[in-house]
Amino acid sequence: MTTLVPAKPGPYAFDPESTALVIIDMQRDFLEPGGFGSALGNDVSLLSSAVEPLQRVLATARELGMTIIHTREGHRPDMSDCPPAKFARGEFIGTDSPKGRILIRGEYGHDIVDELAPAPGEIVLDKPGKGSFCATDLDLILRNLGIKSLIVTGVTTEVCVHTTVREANDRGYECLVLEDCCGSYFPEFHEVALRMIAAQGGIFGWVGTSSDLLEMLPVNVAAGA
Ligand code: TIU
Repeated sequence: MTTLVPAKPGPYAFDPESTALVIIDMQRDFLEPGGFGSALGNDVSLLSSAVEPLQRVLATARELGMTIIHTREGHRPDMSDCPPAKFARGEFIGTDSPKGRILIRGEYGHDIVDELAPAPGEIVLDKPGKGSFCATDLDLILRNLGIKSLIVTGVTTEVCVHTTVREANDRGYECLVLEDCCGSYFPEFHEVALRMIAAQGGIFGWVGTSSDLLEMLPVNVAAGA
C-alpha cells in the first residue's frame, strides 16, 4: 500500500512493508555527558530534542511491524577496526570515561539511550565508521528483507546521518530524513545538511517531519488492513 508524505522537494512515496526505519547512533556516547561528543568539545544537550519525536516514530513503526534498524558507531575492544587516521583525530577513543571506554562495543556509553532501547528482534548494526554501509552487512540485510525505502533518523545530521543517506542513495534506496528526529552539535550544520539532501530536486533524498509522517501512516495502514 503506497503511502504519500508531504516532504521536500515533493511528496515522498513509500510502502511500509518495503521500508525500514533506520535510527542512527542514538548512543549515550553522543547524547550524554562524558562520552565521545563531550570529548570532542561539544554541548551534548543539543541532541536531546530528537529523542521524543523519535520515540513516537519508533512506537508507530513497531505497531505497524516495520523493519527497524538501530546503528551504533564504535569499535572492537582491541580497536583493530579503528583506522589509525580516525584515531589520530580522536585519541580519546578507547579511553576510560564514567560510562566505560569511549566508543567501544560492550561498554555502557556505547549503547543506545534507554528511551530508544532496541526491542527483541530489532536489528542492531555495529559500524566502525560514519556511514552505515561501510564495513557492515547492512546492504545484504536490506536486500534480503526486500527493503527499498529508508526512513532515516538519528545523530548527527551532518555526520553519520548524512554519510548514511549518501551511501544509501548511491545504492538505490529512497531516503526520507525526518528533520525533527535528527540532531547536531551545530544547529547551522543541521539546517544546511537537511537543505543539501532535498536540494536540486532531492539530490540525496527527501526531508520531512515526524508529525507529517505519523499523520499519514495510520490512515493508509488502516485502509490496507
Ligand atoms: N554518529 C555520528 O554522527 N558520529 C560523529 O562523530 N558525529 C559528530 O558529529 N562528531
